[in-house]
Amino acid sequence: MICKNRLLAGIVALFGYDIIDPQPGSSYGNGVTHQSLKTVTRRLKMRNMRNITTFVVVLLALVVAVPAASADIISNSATFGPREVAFSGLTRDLQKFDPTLGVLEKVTLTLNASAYAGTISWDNEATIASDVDLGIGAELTATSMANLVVVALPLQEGSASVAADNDGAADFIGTDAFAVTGGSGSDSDFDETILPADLLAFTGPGTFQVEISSQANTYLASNGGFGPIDPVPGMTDGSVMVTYEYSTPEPTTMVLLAVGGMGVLARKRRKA
Ligand SMILES: [Ca+2]
Ligand SMILES: [Ca+2]
Repeated sequence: MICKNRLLAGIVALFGYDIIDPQPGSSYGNGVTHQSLKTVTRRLKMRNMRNITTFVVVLLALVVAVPAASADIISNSATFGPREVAFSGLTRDLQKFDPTLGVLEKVTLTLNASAYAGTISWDNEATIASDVDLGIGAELTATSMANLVVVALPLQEGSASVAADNDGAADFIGTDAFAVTGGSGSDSDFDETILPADLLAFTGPGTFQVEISSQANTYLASNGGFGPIDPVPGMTDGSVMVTYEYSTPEPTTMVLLAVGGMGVLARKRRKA
């Protein structure tokens, strides 16, 4: 009997569960009466309620402490051109990140560029017919602080099958020649940084400078033919864009914060 009652008291102490009263008013031995066991049970239950409240508050605090996974994005861009290829020293100013929006996590610099109005000709000097792919355009480079460098290669492109050399001359005319004129091409490139020092440099009021340059770019591929090219670079235009990824407290986090706050208040009221 003593063993059984001790076991019951142990269960109450461990879990705070209500237990079936075997015999109201009877002694549980070891100084624990039916009445006192009920009191112990009630106290333990209250303590457990407090523990659960504390657990929930701590859990909510942990949830709130976890950085928000949201990655809001804001960007600023500037256009350039049309300009004749080649050029250098062209600059554009872009906005720095406004720190009142949140915490900056990543900076991305993007260059979009087009090329058009150029021509490129090729004349086959080989004794075999050949397919040829030709391109004319620009290699554009944009650089900013934090060593962000982007290179775009817009090309006007074309393909043709040409005859074997049939005139013994690199005159860029005839069935052994091909030229790309008209049309346009575009290309883009991006570079990014998450280094703390870089993020700091991009944060604040004002602007930062992007420097843009271009040089002529050509492309030639053939399957057996060979011969000279006659490239005439055309025009280029495009845009540079900076993108800021940043975090802000999410609405759900704000709700959890409020719920956590209510939990703390409720606990204080119970204590009072
Ligand atoms: Ca020829
Ligand atoms: Ca020719």
